[in-house]
Amino acid sequence: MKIFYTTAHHHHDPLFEFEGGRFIPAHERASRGEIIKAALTSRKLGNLALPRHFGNEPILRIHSPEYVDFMASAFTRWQERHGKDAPPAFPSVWPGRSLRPRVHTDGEAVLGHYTFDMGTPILAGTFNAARAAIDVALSAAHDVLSGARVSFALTRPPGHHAAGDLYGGYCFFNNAALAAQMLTDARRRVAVLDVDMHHGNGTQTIFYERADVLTVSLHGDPAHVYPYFLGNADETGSGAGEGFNLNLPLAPKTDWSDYGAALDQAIARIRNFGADTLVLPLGVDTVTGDPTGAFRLEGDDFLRLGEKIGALGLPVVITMEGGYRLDVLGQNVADVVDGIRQKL
Ligand code: OKP
Ligand code: ZN
Repeated sequence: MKIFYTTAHHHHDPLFEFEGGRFIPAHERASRGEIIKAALTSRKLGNLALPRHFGNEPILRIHSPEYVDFMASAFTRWQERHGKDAPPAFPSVWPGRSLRPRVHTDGEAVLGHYTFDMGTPILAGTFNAARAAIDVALSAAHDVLSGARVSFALTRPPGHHAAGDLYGGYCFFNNAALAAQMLTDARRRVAVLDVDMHHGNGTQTIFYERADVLTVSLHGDPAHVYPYFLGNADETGSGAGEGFNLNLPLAPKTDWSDYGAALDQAIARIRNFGADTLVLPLGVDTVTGDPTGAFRLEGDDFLRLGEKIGALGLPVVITMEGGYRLDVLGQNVADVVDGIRQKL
């Protein structure tokens, strides 16, 4: 298995995020990427490979040109307002319901236009890192198109909360959606199975009106957990996409017995859709004690999760999403990959 990885992810290494009325140490740090890389390579699950460079064309299949321009220039614009030594950029104002959501160029207002939370700082190097993560995801998709059974995209920053023109939840570009689109453009029938603890709101939104890509997500019930404003079971797709989004929200404290049953449902839907290729936005923040999570998976559960996915028998592109318990992050990711490879 190839593990697509680049040190460019270090350009995005935020110290703080805003939560509970104050700045707290950021959960989504560059150390995560190194921990995952070390675990996968030390267990000999694959070989590191550098991404190739894909141009902007595949990006514009998913993200709007205005949004890509915004991301490329956001920190510079922020510096124009707050000075050369400006701290990381956080929004402070949003176009709430009765306000007019017009596109702003102002360095402050533009942030509230393009993001939905205060957990996602933009730093001087954020665009470079996020842009490199796109190439990592596309390289893994290309690898599967070239015949690989499974390919690992060590994407940092993650992507599943990002929509076509919206960032948030530590995500800027939707790496999994970009991979899925590249596969679809090559005539694959793609299902996206999101096993991060948080609902993949960005991915859902991107494919919501489409029948050609099936999106399935297992996550904490948005009545109780982030991102709160999307991810309910009654969101089934719209227009041509009706019936092609499946949300399986699960209660806080869900453990393997209920999780495994929901995963079986997800897998049955993917089979019935007739997918020939799987994109797996992989988050291991489902583990007991994850600082952003609410579930109780542990130990061998991640191996079992991988085995169920591998047993689908489909080629898989794995993109890395969440997982913030650094003591078990590497092992849990490696267990999922190990389980997939054993059954595939
Ligand atoms: C990202 B991924 C606002 C942020 C609250 C956000 C969790 C994002 C998880 N203060 N926490 O799905 O792992
Ligand atoms: Zn998550």
